[in-house]
Amino acid sequence: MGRMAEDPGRRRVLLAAPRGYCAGVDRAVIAVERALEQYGPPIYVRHEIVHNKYVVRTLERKGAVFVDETAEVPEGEIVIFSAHGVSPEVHREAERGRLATIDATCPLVTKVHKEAVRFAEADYDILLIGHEGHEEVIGTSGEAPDHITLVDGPDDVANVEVRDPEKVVWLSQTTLSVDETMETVEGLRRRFPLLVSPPSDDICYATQNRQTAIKQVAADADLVLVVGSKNSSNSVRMVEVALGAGAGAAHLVDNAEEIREEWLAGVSTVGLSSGASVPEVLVDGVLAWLAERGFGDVEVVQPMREHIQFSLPKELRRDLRAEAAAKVRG
Ligand code: 0CJ
Ligand code: F3S
Repeated sequence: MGRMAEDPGRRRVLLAAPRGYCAGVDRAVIAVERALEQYGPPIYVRHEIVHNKYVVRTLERKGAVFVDETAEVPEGEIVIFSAHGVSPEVHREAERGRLATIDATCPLVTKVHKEAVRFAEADYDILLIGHEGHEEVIGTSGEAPDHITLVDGPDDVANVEVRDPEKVVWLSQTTLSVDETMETVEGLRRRFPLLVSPPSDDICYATQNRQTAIKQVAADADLVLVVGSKNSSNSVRMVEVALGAGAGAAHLVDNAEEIREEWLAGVSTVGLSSGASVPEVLVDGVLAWLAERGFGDVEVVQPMREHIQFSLPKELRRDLRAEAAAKVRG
C-alpha cells in the first residue's frame, strides 16, 4: 500500500533490517577491544577503525589512540590498521618504525586488494570505481599504483584513458551504491566493450543488503532517517538510495540529538536504518526519540537475513591461542 492510502492519523516507524554492524566492522571493533584487554593501553589505531564518531570516542576512552599516519606511532608500540585497509607502503612504514601491527582490514577489502594485484600482474589496466580520497580507495590503489585509474562515478567515465582498450578490468570500492556503480560500468563498457568484470561482487554483501532493505522501506516512507557519521561512505549512500527509491525526505544523523523536530511536520511514516559502522545503541536512541513524539508503532522490514562472521585478525588469534595454551599448562 502506498503512503497516500495510509490512515492519516497513524504514526509508524518502518525499521529496516539488516542494518548496523557488518561482519567486518564487528571484527575490527572487537580487535581494538581485545588488543586493549590483552596488551593494555595505549593501543594505536591508524585512521578511524570504522567511520563512526561514537565508536571512535568510546574506544578512545578505553585507551585507543587514533593517528593519521604510522609515523606518529612511537617505536615498538602496537598499531592496528582500520577496516578500510592500507597500501603495502603502510605495512613497510610500520616495519621501518619497528611497530607491532594488527591488521583489521575487512577480509572483503583484502579480496579486492588481491584482485588488483592479480590483474596488475597480468598487465591489465584496472579501472577502480570509487570515491576519490576515501581511505579504502587509497589502500587498494596502493597495491598497483601504475595499473590503477580511479573512476569516481558515471560523470568520470569520459575522462578515463587506458593503454590497451582490449585489456581493461573494473574493480570497485566495497561500499558504493549498487545502482550508480552499474551505471558507471555501463558507461565504461560503452567505451571499452571488452571490459572484464571482477570475478565476484566487490560491493560487499552488507552494503548490498542495507541498500535493498532501505529501498523497500523508503518506498513507503515520508521521511527516512539513516544513522551514521558523515564520513561513512556506506551510510551516505543509504541516504541517496532512499531518496532514489521514493522517500519523501532522507537525512543522515549521528544520533537522536541531530534530528530536527521540523522534519516530522506532516509525516506519518518514518523509515529508519543505520550504516554498517553504527552500533545499535544509537538506533535505539532514535527509536526512543520517535516514540516520545508518537511514533511508537515499529514494524520491521527485513528482506533477507545475514549470518556472516569473520574470525579475528591472525595476529590477535595467534597471541590469544598462546595465552589460552599457557592457561591450559597452568
Ligand atoms: O570500507 C569498509 C571496509 C567499510 C567499513 C564500514 O563502514 P565505514 O562507515 O567505516 O566505512 P565506509 O566509509 O567505507 O562506508
Ligand atoms: Fe567489510 Fe563490507 Fe563491512 S567491506 S567492513 S563487510 S561494509
